[in-house]
Amino acid sequence: MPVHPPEPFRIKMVEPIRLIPREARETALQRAGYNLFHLKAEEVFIDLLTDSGTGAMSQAQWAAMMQGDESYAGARSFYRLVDTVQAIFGFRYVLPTHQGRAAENILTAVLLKPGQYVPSNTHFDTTQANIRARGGIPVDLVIDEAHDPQSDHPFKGNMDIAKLRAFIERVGPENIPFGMLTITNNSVGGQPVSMENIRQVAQVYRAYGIPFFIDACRFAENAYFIQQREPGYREKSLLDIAREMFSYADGATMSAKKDGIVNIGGFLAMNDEDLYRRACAEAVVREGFPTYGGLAGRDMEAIAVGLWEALDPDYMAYRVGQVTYLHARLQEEGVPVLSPPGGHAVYLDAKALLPHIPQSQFPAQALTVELYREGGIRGVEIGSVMFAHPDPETGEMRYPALELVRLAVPRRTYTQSHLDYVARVAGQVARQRERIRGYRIVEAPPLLRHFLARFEPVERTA
Ligand code: P61
Repeated sequence: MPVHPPEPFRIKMVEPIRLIPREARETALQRAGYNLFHLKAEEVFIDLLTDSGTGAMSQAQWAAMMQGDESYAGARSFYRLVDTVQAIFGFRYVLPTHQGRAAENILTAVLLKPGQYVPSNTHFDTTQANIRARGGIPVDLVIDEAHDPQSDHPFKGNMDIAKLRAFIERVGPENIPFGMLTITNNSVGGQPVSMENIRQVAQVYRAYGIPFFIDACRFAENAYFIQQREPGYREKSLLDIAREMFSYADGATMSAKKDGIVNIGGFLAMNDEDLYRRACAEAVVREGFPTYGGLAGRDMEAIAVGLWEALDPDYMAYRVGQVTYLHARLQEEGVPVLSPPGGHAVYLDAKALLPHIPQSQFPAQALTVELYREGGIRGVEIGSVMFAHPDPETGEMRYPALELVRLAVPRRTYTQSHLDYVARVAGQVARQRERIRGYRIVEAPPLLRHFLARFEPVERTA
């Protein structure tokens, strides 16, 4: 059993949280249509909905915010951010954006034409949506091991190089304006990508003249997995590993709400001057002047400090150690989980836990509801509510291979006793599994229905 690493910080500001009574949770669930996105945050005790923008900033970040230069053009805070991004990522040009998807929007606006393809290991849903919004086609080419919940491949987030090559040959490089790689690979469980894989992906893209952009949200966690698991990197610093990862790419999109450890912010970085000019023109229309993008000066200051803090070896050993600890405690409680754990979250295997609930009755949704009902914990469904869709030809429902509940761990926010509590509650839910019923959708919009859908429990499962 891995031990929980001692937090490499002490706490000097606290935010009260409260477990509201069981009857109040029941009322809240009914009001929310059994969709935890509709809860008030104050009705939640331990909120593991996302690790995006939910972390705690350090005293150094708060201090830096006081020095924000709010000049409309040429702010000192912008140059501080640029210096940091150049030092860590090595890219020449940096365009601040209000968050990750805004960087994706600018990139697709300047590079993508309708009908073109953008390959990646696995695109995150906002990247997919931005590509589709420009008439493009996102293509996922992750290795097969990623879809096996028990495969212990050390770099389950890797791109399948043979599939990538075959894909480019099939559609032609002229139909691929840029290629991507998501590190870590969030959609398959926060799984890392190896340095060797990054290098090979870069070689393939370069051989075909395709610009290579990394989705860098969790780059520091990815660097840590390379340090721990890839031969030859044990003695290298996270900074050196990060620099090497990005040295193979032409640019990056970044949501600083993850490994920037801030509550809002992001950027688009690149080496190509002409591309930067076009990106600036796009940013002026949609985000803001290129030296602030979508951010205040103080936000850029906080990111500039947070990016360095994410590369601190003590912080990162604690961060990934905490996720590993939660994973092990859940297993100890008899809760089936996706293995190995990724860098930012633990994924519960709802299909294995609730085999009596068919996918048409949303077992992962039922599990999110039960975690809240039992202990005020909020996770997020990543299963049939999110991904099931009718076959365009036959109209028959197509269900995803996995029914997961993601418990994302916000950075520097919860302590060991919070995680022990989460594991105990999940264990309690697992022991009462036969009592848990499925759900049916009462109303839902056609797109991204998981955010807005309303449910009701089914009386008896099939
Ligand atoms: C998350 F359910 N992630 O994991 P933005 N790339 C990657 C991400 O993980 C990511 C973005 C780009 C979120 C927040 C989230 O439907 C959802 O700063 C690998 O959020 O624009 C975000 O970065 C986008 C969760 C976003 C969702 C959209 O929880």
